[in-house]
Amino acid sequence: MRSSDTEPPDFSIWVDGIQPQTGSVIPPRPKISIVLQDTNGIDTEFLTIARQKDGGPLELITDYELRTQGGYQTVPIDYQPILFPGEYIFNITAQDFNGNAIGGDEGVVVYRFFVTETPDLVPPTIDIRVTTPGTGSAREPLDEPLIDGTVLTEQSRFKITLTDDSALDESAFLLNFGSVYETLEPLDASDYAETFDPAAPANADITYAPNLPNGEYQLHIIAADTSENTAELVTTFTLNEEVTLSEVFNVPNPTVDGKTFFTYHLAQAPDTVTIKIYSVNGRLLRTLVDASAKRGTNETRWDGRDETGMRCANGVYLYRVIARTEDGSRVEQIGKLAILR
Ligand SMILES: [Ca+2]
Ligand SMILES: [Ca+2]
Repeated sequence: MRSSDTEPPDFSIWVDGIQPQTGSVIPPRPKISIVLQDTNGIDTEFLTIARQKDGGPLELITDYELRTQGGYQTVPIDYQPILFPGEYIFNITAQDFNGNAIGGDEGVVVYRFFVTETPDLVPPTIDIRVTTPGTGSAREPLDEPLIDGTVLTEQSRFKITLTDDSALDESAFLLNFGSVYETLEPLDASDYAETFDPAAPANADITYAPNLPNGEYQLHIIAADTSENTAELVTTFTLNEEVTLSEVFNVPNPTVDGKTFFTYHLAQAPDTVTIKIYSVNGRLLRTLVDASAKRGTNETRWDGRDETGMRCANGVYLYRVIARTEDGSRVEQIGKLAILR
C-alpha cells in the first residue's frame, strides 16, 4: 500500500474557526489551525512553515504546536502568532512517507493575509478601593485605595475596577477570596455585584461586600482582555472589628413561669459572655457563665431560679449581659425583666 501511494496529504487551514481565502483580512492575534491528513501518514520531518511580512525576507517559523498523538495519519498544527498591520505571506510545505508533497508542482501551499489592526498587547489594570460607612464609635468613613496589609476596623465594601485599552473578557474575571490560612476559593458570581456593558467593554466594576469574622484575609483577582493578556492582583487585609453588644432583650417579658431567653447581637465573637441577674436593690441572684458567645444573634435560657435553685418571686429584676474579649476589654448592657406568675 505504501509503495503504491501517490496521493499527497490533504491540507486544511482555519483562522479563528473559519476556513479563509488567500487575501483575507485576519485579526492581529489569530488562532490558526492547520490539519494535514494522509492514510499512510505525514512525514513531519518535512513540514515547514515560513512567513514573509511586507515583502521582507521569508523566515521559518517554529513557534507553532504540532500534535501527533494517536499517530501520523492526522496531524493538527496550532499557531497563535501576534501580527502587526501589514501583508503576510505564509508558505507551507509537507509530505507523506512516500514523498508525495502538498502544493502541486510547486510543492508549497501559499496563503496571503492582511492584518489591518494593531494587536492589543497590554493587559487590563486592576484597582481596588475600600469603603466603610464609619458607623462605629470614633470611626471615620473610609474611601481609599486598598493597600496590602491594611487593618480595617469595620465591615467593608471592596470596589474593584477593571480597565483595558481595548476590551475586557468578562468571562475571564475571577475573584478568589478567603482566610490567609486557608486555600482560596473562587467566589460565585452571586457573591458580588458586577457592572459590565458589552457595548463599552473597556471597563468593569465589581463590588464585594462580605460580612466577615475578624481575621486575616486575601483577595486574589484575575482579569483578562479579549486578546488573552492577563492581569493578576493579590492583596491582604486584616479585619479587626470591635466586639459590640446590641439588641439586648429577653423573651418572654414579663415571663409567667420565670423562664425566659436573653437575646443579644454580637458584631464579633467575644471570648466569653456572662449574664448576671440582680434584684431591683442590686443583690446578685444568679450568674450564667459561658452564655452563648457567637458572632451574630445569640440566645441564652434562664430557668427563673437563683443560685441556690430557688424560684425567684414575682417582681422586677435587672440583668447584665457582659462580653469579654481575649485582650481583657469588656462591653456590657443592662436590661430589665419582670416575673408575673
Ligand atoms: Ca499519501
Ligand atoms: Ca488590552
